Amino acid sequence: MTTPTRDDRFSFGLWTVGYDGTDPFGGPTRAPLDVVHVVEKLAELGAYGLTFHDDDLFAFGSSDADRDRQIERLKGALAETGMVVPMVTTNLFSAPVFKDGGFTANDRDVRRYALRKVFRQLDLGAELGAKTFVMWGGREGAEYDSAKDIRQALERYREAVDLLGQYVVDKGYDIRFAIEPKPNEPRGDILLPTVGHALAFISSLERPEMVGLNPEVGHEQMAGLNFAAGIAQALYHDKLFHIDLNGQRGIKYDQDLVFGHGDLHNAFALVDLLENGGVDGGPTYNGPRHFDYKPSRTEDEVGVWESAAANMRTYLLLKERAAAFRADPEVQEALAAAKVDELAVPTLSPGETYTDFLADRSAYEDFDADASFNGKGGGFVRLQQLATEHLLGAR
Ligand SMILES: [Mn+2]
Repeated sequence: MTTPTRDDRFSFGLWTVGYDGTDPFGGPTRAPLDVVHVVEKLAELGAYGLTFHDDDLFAFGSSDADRDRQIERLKGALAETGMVVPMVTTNLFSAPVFKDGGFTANDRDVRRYALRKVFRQLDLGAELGAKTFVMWGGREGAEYDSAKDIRQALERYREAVDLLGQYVVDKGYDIRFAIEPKPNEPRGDILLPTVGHALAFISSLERPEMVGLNPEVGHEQMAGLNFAAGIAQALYHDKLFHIDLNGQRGIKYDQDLVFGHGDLHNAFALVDLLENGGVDGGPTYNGPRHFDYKPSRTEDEVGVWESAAANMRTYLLLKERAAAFRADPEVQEALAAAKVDELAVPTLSPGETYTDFLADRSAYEDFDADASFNGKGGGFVRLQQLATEHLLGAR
């Protein structure tokens, strides 16, 4: 089925469909969208969730009365449509005060202010039932090596995340944190630039179990990395807490295209992984399928909703194609011929010690590396072609 339902757990950031077309070279091309309208439209299209930064819902610097009014309007729309808020996040990048970052600004007063802003959004997230708190540190970085002591910046990042974790534990909130890596933009270089950097950072925290990842397709691809492979490693470490789906065409500025409108092969591999797990059947991902994209500034409001629907439809089409790929007997045979399953077999036998292993002549002395491998192919290209044909609907 390629018609989205609540069970598909598709969610959208308020800032995604709400993007007004502003880019570094030009102003808005669309009128702002009201949050109530956004919730109604997304519900109508089959999404189940809305996510937001504090400043998406109430402008930076709003009075308490204006803030409360917007929160009440959102709650009304959620109650009316049955939509939920699975994730919230804090904007520590738009306001001028955050020009050198929030958690890692050189200026200590800015760091203290940023933390208070996050505490406030954590309280609101808990109130709305959000289970994930995303941290994208877009301004946590630098342009100039001498202007930022990276080791001290990481210390301050750690201090912030540890403090927030303590707060969530003390408050009894059912919330986990998800760090969203990005290599650059808006800063010249951003801290925790890739999935791998963030995984290493998480292991340095006081409560590593509370902190995972929110990897974004385009962010990893901006660094030239294989997104599906990064997600597989995040799953391997049990750190895929949330995911941002979109499209990106190679190493360039952050395009935030519709999911699948970039590297379609990798999107196919990603959906196959998320839906079908690895060769041993798991682990896979049960959280929201969250779209963090931007409707291109060439489009009008009709195009905004068409692109929102396109994200979900493309995901479901890929899910359908991935299921057909897995069910195809020729694919099963090609997987076996390529020994894909054999990688799940441990290299040593159960109970085998290195002494036993060193005594096994078949492993080395009698192993004929030439006879076994010269002129014998892996069959990997055949597999990729089978995947391509399923992707194209040719099988
Ligand atoms: Mn994102």
